[in-house]
Amino acid sequence: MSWHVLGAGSLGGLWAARLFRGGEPVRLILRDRTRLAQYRAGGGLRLTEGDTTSLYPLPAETPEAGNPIRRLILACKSYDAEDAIASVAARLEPEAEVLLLQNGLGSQDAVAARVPRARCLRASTTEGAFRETDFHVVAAGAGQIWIGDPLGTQASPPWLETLANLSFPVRWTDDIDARLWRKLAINCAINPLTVLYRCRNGELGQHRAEVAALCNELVVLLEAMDLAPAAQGLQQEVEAVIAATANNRSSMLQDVDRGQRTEVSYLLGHALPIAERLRLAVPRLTDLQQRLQALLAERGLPVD
Ligand code: NAD
Ligand code: KPL
Repeated sequence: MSWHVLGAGSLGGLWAARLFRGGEPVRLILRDRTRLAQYRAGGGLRLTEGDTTSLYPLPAETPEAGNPIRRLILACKSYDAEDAIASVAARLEPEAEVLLLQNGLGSQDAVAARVPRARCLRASTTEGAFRETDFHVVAAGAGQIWIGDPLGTQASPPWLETLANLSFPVRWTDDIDARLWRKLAINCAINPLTVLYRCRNGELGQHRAEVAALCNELVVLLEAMDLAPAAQGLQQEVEAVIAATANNRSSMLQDVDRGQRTEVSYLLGHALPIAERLRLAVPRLTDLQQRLQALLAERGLPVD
Protein backbone atom coordinates (compact mmCIF):
# COMPACT_ATOMS: atom_id res chain seq x y z
CA MET A 1 0.00 0.00 0.00
CA SER A 2 1.56 3.24 -1.13
CA TRP A 3 2.13 6.41 0.88
CA HIS A 4 1.63 9.81 -0.65
CA VAL A 5 3.37 12.81 0.87
CA LEU A 6 1.89 16.19 -0.08
CA GLY A 7 4.36 19.01 0.53
CA ALA A 8 8.01 18.33 -0.23
CA GLY A 9 9.29 20.93 2.23
CA SER A 10 11.22 20.40 5.45
CA LEU A 11 9.04 17.94 7.30
CA GLY A 12 7.48 16.31 4.23
CA GLY A 13 10.95 15.78 2.77
CA LEU A 14 12.21 14.25 6.00
CA TRP A 15 9.26 11.85 6.23
CA ALA A 16 9.28 10.91 2.55
CA ALA A 17 13.04 10.25 2.45
CA ARG A 18 12.88 8.05 5.55
CA LEU A 19 9.94 6.05 4.18
CA PHE A 20 11.68 5.58 0.82
CA ARG A 21 14.96 4.57 2.46
CA GLY A 22 13.05 2.03 4.54
CA GLY A 23 11.70 0.37 1.40
CA GLU A 24 8.15 1.72 1.71
CA PRO A 25 6.38 2.65 -1.54
CA VAL A 26 6.06 6.43 -1.38
CA ARG A 27 5.16 9.15 -3.86
CA LEU A 28 5.56 12.91 -3.50
CA ILE A 29 2.76 15.23 -4.53
CA LEU A 30 4.15 18.53 -5.80
CA ARG A 31 2.13 21.65 -6.42
CA ASP A 32 2.23 21.78 -10.22
CA ARG A 33 4.08 20.70 -13.35
CA THR A 34 6.71 23.41 -12.99
CA ARG A 35 7.66 22.14 -9.50
CA LEU A 36 7.58 18.58 -10.81
CA ALA A 37 9.96 19.46 -13.63
CA GLN A 38 12.31 21.23 -11.17
CA TYR A 39 12.24 18.21 -8.89
CA ARG A 40 12.96 15.78 -11.69
CA ALA A 41 15.82 17.94 -12.97
CA GLY A 42 17.51 17.57 -9.56
CA GLY A 43 17.21 13.79 -9.64
CA GLY A 44 15.26 13.41 -6.41
CA LEU A 45 15.15 14.44 -2.79
CA ARG A 46 18.32 15.14 -0.81
CA LEU A 47 18.44 14.51 2.93
CA THR A 48 21.33 15.58 5.14
CA GLU A 49 21.69 13.89 8.48
CA GLY A 50 24.81 14.84 10.39
CA ASP A 51 27.71 14.79 7.92
CA THR A 52 25.94 12.59 5.39
CA THR A 53 23.85 13.74 2.45
CA SER A 54 21.96 11.14 0.43
CA LEU A 55 19.92 11.45 -2.75
CA TYR A 56 16.63 9.57 -2.84
CA PRO A 57 15.00 9.31 -6.27
CA LEU A 58 11.41 9.18 -5.05
CA PRO A 59 8.66 9.14 -7.65
CA ALA A 60 6.66 12.36 -7.75
CA GLU A 61 3.45 13.60 -9.33
CA THR A 62 1.08 16.57 -9.33
CA PRO A 63 -2.30 16.66 -7.54
CA GLU A 64 -3.98 15.91 -10.88
CA ALA A 65 -2.36 12.46 -11.23
CA GLY A 66 -4.94 9.72 -11.68
CA ASN A 67 -3.85 7.10 -9.15
CA PRO A 68 -5.96 6.73 -6.00
CA ILE A 69 -4.62 7.71 -2.58
CA ARG A 70 -4.98 5.38 0.40
CA ARG A 71 -2.54 6.93 2.89
CA LEU A 72 -1.72 10.60 2.70
CA ILE A 73 0.74 12.56 4.79
CA LEU A 74 -0.19 16.23 4.60
CA ALA A 75 3.03 18.12 5.23
CA CYS A 76 2.32 21.70 4.19
CA LYS A 77 1.95 24.74 6.46
CA SER A 78 -1.32 25.15 8.39
CA TYR A 79 -2.54 27.98 6.17
CA ASP A 80 -2.09 25.86 3.02
CA ALA A 81 -3.68 22.69 4.41
CA GLU A 82 -7.29 23.24 3.37
CA ASP A 83 -6.46 24.11 -0.25
CA ALA A 84 -3.95 21.27 -0.37
CA ILE A 85 -6.42 18.60 0.74
CA ALA A 86 -9.04 20.00 -1.64
CA SER A 87 -6.59 19.54 -4.51
CA VAL A 88 -6.44 15.76 -3.94
CA ALA A 89 -9.81 15.09 -2.26
CA ALA A 90 -11.28 13.43 -5.36
CA ARG A 91 -8.40 10.94 -5.38
CA LEU A 92 -8.88 9.69 -1.82
CA GLU A 93 -10.12 6.10 -1.55
CA PRO A 94 -13.19 5.54 0.63
CA GLU A 95 -11.02 4.03 3.40
CA ALA A 96 -8.31 6.66 3.09
CA GLU A 97 -6.24 7.79 6.06
CA VAL A 98 -4.77 11.27 6.21
CA LEU A 99 -2.00 12.14 8.65
CA LEU A 100 -1.83 15.85 9.46
CA LEU A 101 1.58 17.18 10.49
CA GLN A 102 0.54 20.82 10.96
CA ASN A 103 1.56 22.77 14.03
CA GLY A 104 -1.03 24.63 16.07
CA LEU A 105 -4.75 23.97 15.85
CA GLY A 106 -7.56 24.97 13.53
CA SER A 107 -6.27 23.68 10.21
CA GLN A 108 -6.95 20.05 11.19
CA ASP A 109 -10.70 20.69 11.61
CA ALA A 110 -10.81 22.54 8.29
CA VAL A 111 -9.11 19.62 6.53
CA ALA A 112 -11.38 17.01 8.15
CA ALA A 113 -14.46 18.97 7.06
CA ARG A 114 -13.23 18.85 3.46
CA VAL A 115 -12.83 15.04 3.46
CA PRO A 116 -15.50 13.75 5.84
CA ARG A 117 -15.14 10.13 4.74
CA ALA A 118 -11.40 9.91 5.40
CA ARG A 119 -9.89 9.04 8.77
CA CYS A 120 -7.90 12.15 9.66
CA LEU A 121 -5.19 11.48 12.23
CA ARG A 122 -3.19 14.26 13.82
CA ALA A 123 0.48 14.40 14.70
CA SER A 124 2.36 16.60 17.10
CA THR A 125 6.06 16.51 16.42
CA THR A 126 9.06 18.05 18.09
CA GLU A 127 11.47 16.80 15.43
CA GLY A 128 13.26 19.54 13.53
CA ALA A 129 14.10 19.93 9.84
CA PHE A 130 14.86 22.80 7.50
CA ARG A 131 15.28 23.31 3.79
CA GLU A 132 18.86 23.89 2.62
CA THR A 133 17.62 24.49 -0.93
CA ASP A 134 14.59 23.25 -2.88
CA PHE A 135 14.24 19.49 -2.42
CA HIS A 136 17.21 19.37 -0.05
CA VAL A 137 16.25 18.86 3.58
CA VAL A 138 18.46 18.90 6.64
CA ALA A 139 17.38 16.88 9.69
CA ALA A 140 17.95 19.33 12.52
CA GLY A 141 17.10 17.67 15.76
CA ALA A 142 15.66 14.55 17.28
CA GLY A 143 12.29 14.69 18.97
CA GLN A 144 9.09 12.85 19.58
CA ILE A 145 6.11 12.33 17.28
CA TRP A 146 2.73 11.81 18.93
CA ILE A 147 -0.04 10.51 16.69
CA GLY A 148 -3.69 10.19 17.60
CA ASP A 149 -7.26 10.21 16.42
CA PRO A 150 -9.18 13.29 17.59
CA LEU A 151 -12.36 11.20 17.64
CA GLY A 152 -11.12 9.46 20.78
CA THR A 153 -9.49 6.22 21.78
CA GLN A 154 -9.75 4.48 18.44
CA ALA A 155 -7.26 1.77 17.63
CA SER A 156 -3.89 2.86 16.36
CA PRO A 157 -3.32 2.05 12.68
CA PRO A 158 -1.11 -0.98 11.87
CA TRP A 159 1.35 1.26 10.01
CA LEU A 160 2.37 2.92 13.28
CA GLU A 161 4.57 -0.11 13.88
CA THR A 162 6.01 0.22 10.37
CA LEU A 163 7.00 3.80 11.17
CA ALA A 164 8.53 2.76 14.51
CA ASN A 165 10.50 0.00 12.76
CA LEU A 166 11.89 2.62 10.38
CA SER A 167 13.15 4.63 13.40
CA PHE A 168 10.42 7.26 13.32
CA PRO A 169 10.17 8.26 17.01
CA VAL A 170 6.39 7.72 16.99
CA ARG A 171 4.02 7.03 19.83
CA TRP A 172 0.26 6.69 19.91
CA THR A 173 -1.83 8.87 22.21
CA ASP A 174 -5.51 8.68 23.08
CA ASP A 175 -5.58 12.43 23.58
CA ILE A 176 -3.82 14.02 20.64
CA ASP A 177 -5.63 17.33 21.04
CA ALA A 178 -4.26 17.74 24.56
CA ARG A 179 -0.76 17.16 23.09
CA LEU A 180 -1.42 19.70 20.34
CA TRP A 181 -2.76 22.22 22.86
CA ARG A 182 0.31 21.76 25.04
CA LYS A 183 2.59 22.40 22.07
CA LEU A 184 0.42 25.33 20.98
CA ALA A 185 0.80 26.85 24.46
CA ILE A 186 4.57 26.38 24.40
CA ASN A 187 4.77 27.97 20.96
CA CYS A 188 2.53 30.88 22.08
CA ALA A 189 4.83 31.57 25.03
CA ILE A 190 8.05 31.42 22.99
CA ASN A 191 7.66 32.10 19.26
CA PRO A 192 6.05 35.58 19.16
CA LEU A 193 8.51 36.93 21.75
CA THR A 194 11.47 35.71 19.71
CA VAL A 195 10.09 37.71 16.78
CA LEU A 196 9.45 40.83 18.88
CA TYR A 197 12.91 40.71 20.49
CA ARG A 198 14.50 39.31 17.32
CA CYS A 199 16.37 36.79 19.39
CA ARG A 200 17.27 33.15 19.65
CA ASN A 201 15.14 31.09 22.03
CA GLY A 202 17.78 31.14 24.78
CA GLU A 203 17.71 34.93 25.06
CA LEU A 204 14.14 34.69 26.38
CA GLY A 205 15.87 33.72 29.63
CA GLN A 206 16.30 37.49 30.04
CA HIS A 207 12.51 37.98 29.79
CA ARG A 208 11.52 35.41 32.37
CA ALA A 209 8.75 37.49 34.00
CA GLU A 210 7.10 38.17 30.65
CA VAL A 211 7.24 34.49 29.72
CA ALA A 212 5.82 33.55 33.13
CA ALA A 213 2.91 35.99 32.77
CA LEU A 214 2.02 34.51 29.36
CA CYS A 215 2.21 31.00 30.82
CA ASN A 216 -0.17 32.00 33.64
CA GLU A 217 -2.80 33.12 31.14
CA LEU A 218 -2.31 30.03 28.99
CA VAL A 219 -2.77 27.84 32.07
CA VAL A 220 -6.03 29.62 32.94
CA LEU A 221 -7.25 29.08 29.39
CA LEU A 222 -6.28 25.39 29.25
CA GLU A 223 -7.90 24.73 32.62
CA ALA A 224 -11.09 26.50 31.55
CA MET A 225 -11.16 24.21 28.53
CA ASP A 226 -10.94 21.11 30.76
CA LEU A 227 -7.40 20.50 29.59
CA ALA A 228 -5.79 20.55 33.03
CA PRO A 229 -3.15 17.90 32.12
CA ALA A 230 -2.01 20.12 29.22
CA ALA A 231 -1.70 23.02 31.69
CA GLN A 232 0.27 21.21 34.34
CA GLY A 233 3.81 22.50 34.80
CA LEU A 234 3.55 24.64 31.67
CA GLN A 235 5.90 27.38 32.81
CA GLN A 236 8.56 24.87 33.88
CA GLU A 237 8.36 23.12 30.52
CA VAL A 238 8.52 26.40 28.61
CA GLU A 239 11.65 27.32 30.57
CA ALA A 240 13.12 23.87 29.89
CA VAL A 241 12.39 24.21 26.13
CA ILE A 242 13.98 27.67 26.10
CA ALA A 243 17.10 26.22 27.71
CA ALA A 244 17.18 23.08 25.56
CA THR A 245 16.71 25.03 22.31
CA ALA A 246 18.73 28.07 23.41
CA ASN A 247 20.61 28.29 20.15
CA ASN A 248 17.53 27.87 17.90
CA ARG A 249 15.75 30.58 16.03
CA SER A 250 12.06 29.75 16.47
CA SER A 251 10.09 28.66 13.42
CA MET A 252 8.16 31.94 13.56
CA LEU A 253 11.32 34.04 13.60
CA GLN A 254 12.65 32.01 10.66
CA ASP A 255 9.41 32.64 8.75
CA VAL A 256 9.60 36.40 9.42
CA ASP A 257 13.30 36.58 8.47
CA ARG A 258 12.53 34.76 5.21
CA GLY A 259 9.68 37.18 4.49
CA GLN A 260 7.15 34.33 4.75
CA ARG A 261 3.72 34.14 6.27
CA THR A 262 3.71 32.88 9.88
CA GLU A 263 1.36 30.34 11.45
CA VAL A 264 0.16 32.83 14.10
CA SER A 265 -3.50 32.26 13.19
CA TYR A 266 -3.16 28.65 14.30
CA LEU A 267 -1.42 29.58 17.57
CA LEU A 268 -2.49 32.84 19.28
CA GLY A 269 -5.13 33.31 16.58
CA HIS A 270 -6.71 30.00 17.59
CA ALA A 271 -6.43 30.46 21.36
CA LEU A 272 -7.67 34.04 21.72
CA PRO A 273 -11.18 33.60 20.23
CA ILE A 274 -11.69 30.63 22.54
CA ALA A 275 -10.66 32.75 25.55
CA GLU A 276 -13.14 35.38 24.40
CA ARG A 277 -15.94 32.82 24.06
CA LEU A 278 -15.17 31.62 27.59
CA ARG A 279 -15.12 35.26 28.80
CA LEU A 280 -11.58 34.90 30.12
CA ALA A 281 -9.42 37.97 30.45
CA VAL A 282 -6.06 37.32 28.76
CA PRO A 283 -4.57 40.83 28.42
CA ARG A 284 -0.95 39.69 28.04
CA LEU A 285 -1.75 37.26 25.23
CA THR A 286 -3.96 39.84 23.52
CA ASP A 287 -1.22 42.45 23.75
CA LEU A 288 1.32 39.94 22.44
CA GLN A 289 -0.80 39.23 19.37
CA GLN A 290 -1.32 42.95 18.71
CA ARG A 291 2.40 43.72 18.97
CA LEU A 292 3.23 40.79 16.73
CA GLN A 293 0.65 41.79 14.13
CA ALA A 294 1.94 45.37 14.15
CA LEU A 295 5.45 44.09 13.47
CA LEU A 296 4.23 41.77 10.70
CA ALA A 297 2.30 44.62 9.07
CA GLU A 298 5.40 46.84 9.29
CA ARG A 299 7.34 44.16 7.41
CA GLY A 300 4.62 43.85 4.78
CA LEU A 301 3.75 40.31 5.91
CA PRO A 302 0.25 38.88 6.36
CA VAL A 303 -0.95 39.47 9.92
CA ASP A 304 -2.90 36.22 10.00
P1 NAD B 1 7.80 23.98 4.53
O1 NAD B 1 7.39 25.35 4.11
O2 NAD B 1 9.24 23.64 4.60
O3 NAD B 1 7.13 22.90 3.57
C1 NAD B 1 5.80 22.96 3.14
C2 NAD B 1 5.76 22.50 1.71
O4 NAD B 1 4.41 22.33 1.31
C3 NAD B 1 6.39 23.49 0.71
O5 NAD B 1 7.31 22.81 -0.10
C4 NAD B 1 5.20 23.98 -0.11
O6 NAD B 1 5.53 24.30 -1.43
C5 NAD B 1 4.30 22.74 -0.03
N1 NAD B 1 2.90 22.99 -0.38
C6 NAD B 1 2.06 23.93 0.13
N2 NAD B 1 0.86 23.84 -0.44
C7 NAD B 1 0.93 22.82 -1.34
C8 NAD B 1 0.01 22.25 -2.26
N3 NAD B 1 -1.24 22.72 -2.37
N4 NAD B 1 0.42 21.22 -3.03
C9 NAD B 1 1.69 20.74 -2.93
N5 NAD B 1 2.61 21.25 -2.08
C10 NAD B 1 2.23 22.28 -1.29
O7 NAD B 1 7.08 23.72 5.94
P2 NAD B 1 7.54 22.71 7.10
O8 NAD B 1 8.60 23.35 7.92
O9 NAD B 1 7.80 21.37 6.51
O10 NAD B 1 6.24 22.70 8.00
C11 NAD B 1 5.07 21.93 7.68
C12 NAD B 1 4.23 21.87 8.95
O11 NAD B 1 4.96 21.13 9.94
C13 NAD B 1 3.99 23.26 9.58
O12 NAD B 1 2.69 23.33 10.11
C14 NAD B 1 5.04 23.34 10.67
O13 NAD B 1 4.68 24.18 11.75
C15 NAD B 1 5.08 21.89 11.14
N6 NAD B 1 6.34 21.55 11.81
C16 NAD B 1 7.53 21.75 11.18
C17 NAD B 1 8.71 21.41 11.82
C18 NAD B 1 10.05 21.61 11.18
O14 NAD B 1 11.07 21.40 11.84
N7 NAD B 1 10.12 22.00 9.91
C19 NAD B 1 8.66 20.87 13.13
C20 NAD B 1 7.42 20.67 13.74
C21 NAD B 1 6.26 21.01 13.06
O1 KPL C 1 8.54 24.48 18.25
C1 KPL C 1 9.34 25.40 18.29
C2 KPL C 1 9.30 26.35 17.15
O2 KPL C 1 10.27 27.06 16.93
O3 KPL C 1 8.26 26.39 16.48
C3 KPL C 1 10.25 25.60 19.47
C4 KPL C 1 9.97 24.49 20.49
C5 KPL C 1 10.02 26.92 20.09
C6 KPL C 1 11.71 25.39 19.13
O4 KPL C 1 12.25 26.42 18.39
